[in-house]
Formats: sequence, C-alpha cells, structure tokens
Amino acid sequence: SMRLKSYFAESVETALEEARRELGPDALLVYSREAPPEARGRGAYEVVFAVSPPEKAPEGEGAVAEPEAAAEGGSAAETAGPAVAAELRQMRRRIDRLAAALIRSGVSAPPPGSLAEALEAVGDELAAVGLDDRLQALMLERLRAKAESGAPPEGPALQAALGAWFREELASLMPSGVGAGESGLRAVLLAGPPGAGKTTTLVKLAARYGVEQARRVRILSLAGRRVGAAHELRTYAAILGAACRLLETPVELSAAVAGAEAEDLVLVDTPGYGSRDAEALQELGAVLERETAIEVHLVLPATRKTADLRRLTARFRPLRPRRLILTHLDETESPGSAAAEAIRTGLPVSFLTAGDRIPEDLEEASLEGLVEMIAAGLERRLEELWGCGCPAPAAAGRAAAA
Ligand SMILES: Nc1nc2c(ncn2[C@@H]2O[C@H](COP(=O)(O)OP(=O)(O)OP(=O)(O)O)[C@@H](O)[C@H]2O)c(=O)[nH]1
Ligand SMILES: [Mg+2]
Repeated sequence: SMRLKSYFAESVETALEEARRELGPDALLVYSREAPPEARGRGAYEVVFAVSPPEKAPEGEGAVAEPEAAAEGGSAAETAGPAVAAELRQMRRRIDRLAAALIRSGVSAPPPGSLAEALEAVGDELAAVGLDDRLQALMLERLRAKAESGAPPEGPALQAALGAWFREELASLMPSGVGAGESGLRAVLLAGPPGAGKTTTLVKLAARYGVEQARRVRILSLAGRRVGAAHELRTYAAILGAACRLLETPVELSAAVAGAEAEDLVLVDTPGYGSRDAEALQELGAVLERETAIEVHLVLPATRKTADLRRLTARFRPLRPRRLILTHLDETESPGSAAAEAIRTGLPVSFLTAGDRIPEDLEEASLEGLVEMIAAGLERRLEELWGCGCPAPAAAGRAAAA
C-alpha cells in the first residue's frame, strides 16, 4: 500500500527537489499547497508525495521527523542501549504511517474546490482508466506546472482550464498513426478474444473499404473450426460479392495472401483465442512473423475492465499487433480504460465500433475522439467536485457569509 509524506520549504520547487532527492523518481506528487498556518514555521509551502514502502525500511526513514524528536530519540538511545533505539525507530515509523492514514482520511485534505483537490481528482481518474504510476505522476506534474503559471484559482473556470490541459496532455501521450493509416488498408488480420466483434468488424471493413471503394475483397478465414462460423461468413461474403476462402491452418495464409493483387483488400478472420489457446497463438505468430504485409489489428471489447484489457493485450503479444480496434462502445459509459490501452501498449487505435449495423456502426478512430473517451470521466469527477455551473463551494461560502 502507498503512504503519504509531506515536505515543507520556502518554495514549492525546493520542497519538490528535497522530496525527489530523498524518495527517488518513483514517488508520486499528490498535491502541493501553501502550508496551513499551524505549519508555517516549517516552510511556506507543503508538497505531499505518495510512496510505496520499501521492502525493508532504509536508514533515512525518519528523515522528515521533527528535528526535536530525532534529538530525543538519539539521547534516549544513548542512555538506554540499542534495544530501545530500535524500538524508537519502529515507533517513529508507526507514527509516519498514522500521519499518512490521518491525511488520507481527510483530516488535512486539500480545501474543497481548490486546485489541490482538482489534481487529486485527476490522479483518481488516471488510476481508474489504468494509467501506471509513472504516467500519472508525469501528468500531475505537467498539470500542476501549467496551473501554477496562471490558472484561475477555483471553480468552473479552473475546471475548464484543467479540462483543456488534460486533453492536451492526453493527446501528446497517444501513439501516432491513429485511424486507417496513410497508405490505406491492404491486408488486415483481425484477432481478439471470443465474441469481441472480429467477424462483424471484418464484414463492416469489407463493405466500407471494399464495396464502397470498388476494390476487390478477399476474405480469408481461420475461424472455420467453430460450428456455424463458416456459414455465417460465407453468407456475408456472398452478399458483398467478396471472395471467401476457409483456411485449415495458419501456414496456408502465406500462399493465399501471395495470390492477391496489390489493389485487393485482404481481410483475415480468426477464431476467438481464449486463455487456453497459447499454443495456437504461437503457431499463428510464427507465420505472421514472416508475412509482414499482413497487419494485425487487435479487437478489444471496450466493455472489459482495465485489468482484463491488460491480460488480453498480453495474451495476443505473440501476434505482434500493430493497431487496436475498440468494439462494443455502445455498451459502456466508461470507455476510458479501452482508450487508455492505446497509451499503455503504444499501439494506435484504427477503428471504433458502436453497434452491429453494417457498415454504419464502424468509425475510423480520431485523436480527438480517443482523448474525449478518457477526458469525459475526468469531466464527470470535476462536475461532482464543483457542481454543474453552480458557483464554486468557496464562493458560495463567501456569499452565505455576506
Ligand atoms: N452492441 C454491439 N454489438 C456488437 C458490436 N460488434 C459486434 N457485436 C455483436 O457481438 C456479437 C459477436 O460478434 P462477432 O463479430 O461474431 O464476434 P467475433 O469476435 O467474431 O466472435 P467469435 O468469432 O465467436 O470469437 C454479435 O452478436 C455481434 O452482432 C458492437 O460494436 N456493438
Ligand atoms: Mg467470429
């Protein structure tokens, strides 16, 4: 579990430097603020960091303890021997944890509606969509830096400013190459877990990029082993006027792709690979390693939880996917985790689907759209913080007092 640690100094920068020196780069800035009156003696500013406790506490553990306390500990240890000294060290550690727990329980939470509270909301949201600690820390530091160079102090104006900055930073983290790609689609293999929407998306792609662009479409399917799957795909292919071939094994891919003309659109359907199909994935991966013309798009249902999405991208690593397709977007109110998967994996999102209509419910992904999928969640959190267009809590308090 994480614990919190405060640093006081005459400037935020000095406090940050000291904290970084002592805690290292893994520590997360939780918030910074002007020191409360009772702590002014220790410095004008306070920064609070979250750190994962080390396996074994290093010697510097008590470094932020009050100097008096340290001196007392020293003298007591001198008079009473090493056993007491060890006990004192352990007590100091416990006090640190207690203090952290108090801070967390809201005893010294940042004032409502403040920048510090808003940054906490940003941190919560980034954690919720599954961005790792390092990216969270990076985002928070960038937002704090922007805020400190002239942010509106609180309320809806701050909400708007933070929202805009958050979107800017997210956009800069998204891998480039979003959408169908400059060179257009040529040979695309759709892979993903069972029921993700691979076949439906393939048929949508065939209609949109084949029929509409008057290109010849060749559908290849490795998914024939599932009962009924071949029949379903053949029916669609017949309606679209596309050639459709069922392949028994991945090795047949090479010859089938080589047989296509340069301007053809080749679409490869695959069975839903589950957690027990590691071997089949390795086999297909080995073929794809040679067939570099085939671009693998990993189909991820946006309805899955962050942890499950991570497991899925790990499962399909043997196929070395180059793009992500996010499906079932019509079935979730929180698509942020799926969009953040692009940042986590470094793979650009090519397409989005939000329904089963062919081809209407297929959309080329855009940078703005993906950013919005993550930013909407933060917007909701800030709404909760500051209310919908109502005056900021601090302003309301002043009005009531007047
Ligand atoms: N609501 C919604 N349904 C979808 C979407 N995409 C696909 N579906 C539906 O989800 C179900 C599974 O879609 P398929 O295309 O068969 O999925 P698959 O990945 O090929 O499944 P397997 O081949 O069995 O692994 C079907 O009922 C589709 O109509 C989507 O974006 N939104
Ligand atoms: Mg299928």
